[in-house]
Amino acid sequence: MVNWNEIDAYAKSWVKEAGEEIKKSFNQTLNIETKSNRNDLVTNIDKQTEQFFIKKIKAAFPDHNILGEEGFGDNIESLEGITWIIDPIDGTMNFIHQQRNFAISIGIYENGIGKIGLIYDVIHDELYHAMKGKGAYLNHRELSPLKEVNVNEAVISLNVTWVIQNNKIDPSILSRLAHDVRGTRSYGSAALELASIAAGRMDAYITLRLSPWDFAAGIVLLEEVGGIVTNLHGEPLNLLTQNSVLVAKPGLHQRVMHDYLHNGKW
Ligand code: 2AM
Ligand code: CA
Repeated sequence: MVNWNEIDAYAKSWVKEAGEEIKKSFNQTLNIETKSNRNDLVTNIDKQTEQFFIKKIKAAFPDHNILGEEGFGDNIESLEGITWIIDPIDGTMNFIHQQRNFAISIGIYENGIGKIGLIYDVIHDELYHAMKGKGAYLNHRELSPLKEVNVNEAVISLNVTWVIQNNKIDPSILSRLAHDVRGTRSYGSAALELASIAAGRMDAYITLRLSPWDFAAGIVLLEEVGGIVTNLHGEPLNLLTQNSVLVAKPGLHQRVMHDYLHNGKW
């Protein structure tokens, strides 16, 4: 029998410990490199933090697999067994430019099913956490089931990238939605955007390009409060590839899918 409470307790203590180390790093000069393009950034702290988790996990749970953004984990081709999906710093650009608005994101899956989700907003000391079937929490407060909201009263998370010329979607599709909603926001950390929806502070999040470590934890949280999670074609997310993502409160997801995305056939 897998002891999920033990895994959860370890994961939470490591996340807090990593958060302390990240805060200490603010006194140091960062070593910043670019990855896929000039705005896709990684620092020595992203790498050190991922390596910290890998060392801890491998020592405590040698048979668990690890998929980490910075590539220090395993070469994952399937989600068989127990897999930790880790983004050591989600929102690296914010980490570098603002020293805030970033998070540690860890999703723990068993045979492809999300069991534990942890998103730690280090600077605000806010730990969003969920275990499948046990509810979602922000620190010690249980999060309430999400309520339905209309498009014209919705505040949605949408980066301007997707309403200007880009290579993923005709900008007129989402600019029509941006026009109709009450407001748009963009935090620059997918994990924190998903956590904000789980906490009821935001109503939807739409993006055309996320990697599994950006959403693995968030979708565990969202499932506990009734958030609807699909790609922009209405299909389930794939945890081994990049995805488009449409996460929304119930009702709003259906409206956006039907009225703006032509039921996924845009
Ligand atoms: P990161 O900071 O861990 O790289 C910013 O818009 C959000 O999208 C962040 O969560 C960021 O994660 C993620 N992101 C940035 N560039 C990305 C890319 N090329 N592919 C997938 N996700 C990306
Ligand atoms: Ca990252």
